[in-house]
Amino acid sequence: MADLLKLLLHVAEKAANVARVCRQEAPLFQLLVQEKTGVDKNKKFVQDFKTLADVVIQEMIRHDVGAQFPEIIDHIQGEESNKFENGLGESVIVTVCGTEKETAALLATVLDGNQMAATLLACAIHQDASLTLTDTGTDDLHIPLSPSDLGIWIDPIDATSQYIEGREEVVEEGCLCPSGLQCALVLIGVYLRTTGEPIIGVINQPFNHKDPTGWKGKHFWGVSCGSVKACSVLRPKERPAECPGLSVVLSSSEKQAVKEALAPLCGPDRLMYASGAGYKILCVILGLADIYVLSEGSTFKWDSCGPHALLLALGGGMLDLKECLRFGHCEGGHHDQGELTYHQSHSESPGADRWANQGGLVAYLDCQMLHRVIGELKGKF
Ligand code: 2IP
Ligand code: CA
Ligand code: CA
Repeated sequence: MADLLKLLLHVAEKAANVARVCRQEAPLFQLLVQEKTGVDKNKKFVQDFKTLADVVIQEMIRHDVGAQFPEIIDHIQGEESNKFENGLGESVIVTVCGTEKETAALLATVLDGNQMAATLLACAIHQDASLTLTDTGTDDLHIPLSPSDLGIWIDPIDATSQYIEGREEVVEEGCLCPSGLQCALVLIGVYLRTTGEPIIGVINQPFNHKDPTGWKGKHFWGVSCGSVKACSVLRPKERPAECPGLSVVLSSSEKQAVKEALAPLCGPDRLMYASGAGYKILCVILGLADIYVLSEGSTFKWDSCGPHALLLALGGGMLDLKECLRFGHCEGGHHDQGELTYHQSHSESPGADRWANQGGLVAYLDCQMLHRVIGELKGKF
């Protein structure tokens, strides 16, 4: 199944190209934003937007993966619906067509006849990503699974609000980026249909840094399948004993009680805030923060599946916070329950909430640190 990982890296790179193209021209971008309503909306936000980039990316990934792995097509799910309304109030189903020309013609109907925008987008969708993504470092990998064992979760753009706002932040090396374009990520996760365990994760950060020719991206991947563990990121070094403080990353909208409970555990300036659920997990993967805690059910399976596979590949994990607080964990260095899974919905909940990580979550690489954070949070909220 190393072929699937390679394909996902390529399709995530194409997704990043689509995300960059859609942002390049401000007037074009205005055309692409649409508000989500009703059950599709994330209750956390007063307004929840989707962009044509989100919808196009999700459909493109479904199309490309389905073409090479037809056994998976009915098990590819994502955040977005493929319905988009144009300026005339007409609903258009966005799909990837057989040729670039046909896709451009379809997109032009969503873009109120704007041929230039449609052509640019169709070009990014039908592009061969191997032109921009050469070395993935996955050649020697053997993943002992068959496509019919697998399901896929896609978040075509996580931190859409940051993507739409488009602030260009300058970050110091080794520091996390609290907000801005860097927090927007393409997230793809593959899980086992039987157990719901995440086994392959791909994260593409379309706006990693800017050089004189424009924004450049970065990709990350991980595999955790039985004894096969591999990751494009090295496990961060152990913290020296003289720096005992933990670093924790939270959403700025996290409960006050959680912030107050964790502050004494963290060294000065080490209780940090950042946008994007995916980006906060990436911060843990990269060692920019030790732990990410979220006390609410405001993330979904598509937010966590891909990054979760990278945490597992590095010996960490992601647990349901509520279960963790209720049952304890990490006895003898291993958590015993509460690892998030991806195959079962909460059928009683409406809309997107069916797939919410309802108990909140905690992401970690080091079990000792997880233990300290859970100990501190018990009974506090
Ligand atoms: C959002 C996005 C938000 C996050 C929220 C996710 O996904 O990652 O940034 O909130 O939980 O569902 P916060 O930044 O406060 O952690 P999307 O942008 O895809 O809707
Ligand atoms: Ca998301
Ligand atoms: Ca999204």
